Amino acid sequence: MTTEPAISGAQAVLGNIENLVPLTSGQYTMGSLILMVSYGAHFAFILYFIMSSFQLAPRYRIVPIMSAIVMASAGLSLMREFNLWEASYAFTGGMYQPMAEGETFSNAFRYGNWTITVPILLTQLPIAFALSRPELHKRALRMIIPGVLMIWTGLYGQFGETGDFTRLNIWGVISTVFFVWLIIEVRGVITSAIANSPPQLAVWPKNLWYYFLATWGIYPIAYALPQLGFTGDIVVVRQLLFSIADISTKLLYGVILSRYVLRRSALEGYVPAAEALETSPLGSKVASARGD
Ligand code: RET
Repeated sequence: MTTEPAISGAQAVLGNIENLVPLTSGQYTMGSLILMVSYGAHFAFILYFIMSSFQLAPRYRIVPIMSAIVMASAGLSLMREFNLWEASYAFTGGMYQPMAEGETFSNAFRYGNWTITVPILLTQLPIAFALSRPELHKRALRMIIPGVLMIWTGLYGQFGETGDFTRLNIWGVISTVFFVWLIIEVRGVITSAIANSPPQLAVWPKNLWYYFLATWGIYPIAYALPQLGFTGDIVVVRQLLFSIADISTKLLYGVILSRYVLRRSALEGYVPAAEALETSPLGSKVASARGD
């Protein structure tokens, strides 16, 4: 007796569930909108990060510059996802049908992009928290290695989301092992950062730790989501989760680090930073310390 496989071989080669599910016009438009807002936000913030670097003490200027690079790189990748989304569906029979003209949608480009952005995001941490140079190099490398292995194993696994989920789950677990290793390394950096921080600012690395866990933790949820069903809602919710994660881990994270290094620049006596903060209690404290 043979049992019918739940998923056909043809389906399994399609990579991502986007290629299997017809969308209502509402779902299709939401998907377009989510991707468009994401790339638009990333591109717009290039300017914010470049301009904010001018207010910082020289040693910290690289922090928002790195965010600007991440914005450009992620913006291009998300624009590619948006264009692919638009090309992959055709409106026929009252629904948006996938694989229009043989074009398939893929989330794999995201993982390629993370290979660039994740090492930059991780390296920003020890620079912003002013770890000593040899420690910075050592710590950055120790975060980048599990970070990249996490992404590449996840990239391989995500092609299994249209199959029977064996590949998705096995490589998802392997990737999670690297994620746990990465989390341990990040905790090490945060601990040094707390020890190394001016007392007024020690709460920043403490809070950033929880922010890191909450926002990076969204990606594995998005990865696992197709297991809840091949439906239009799942397709849209997954793009939404990716988008929330992208804006939080790159854009808002960059804003937080830029504000932290602005305060730190002011406390270290850099006048333009103190002036930029003049209206806040910290700014006036620095100003009065200077005798203004
Ligand atoms: C994967 C595969 C499933 C298991 C885990 C994953 C974690 C991914 C993460 C990605 C972070 C990406 C960022 C990108 C910024 O540009 C690969 C989805 C744990 C944490 C921060």
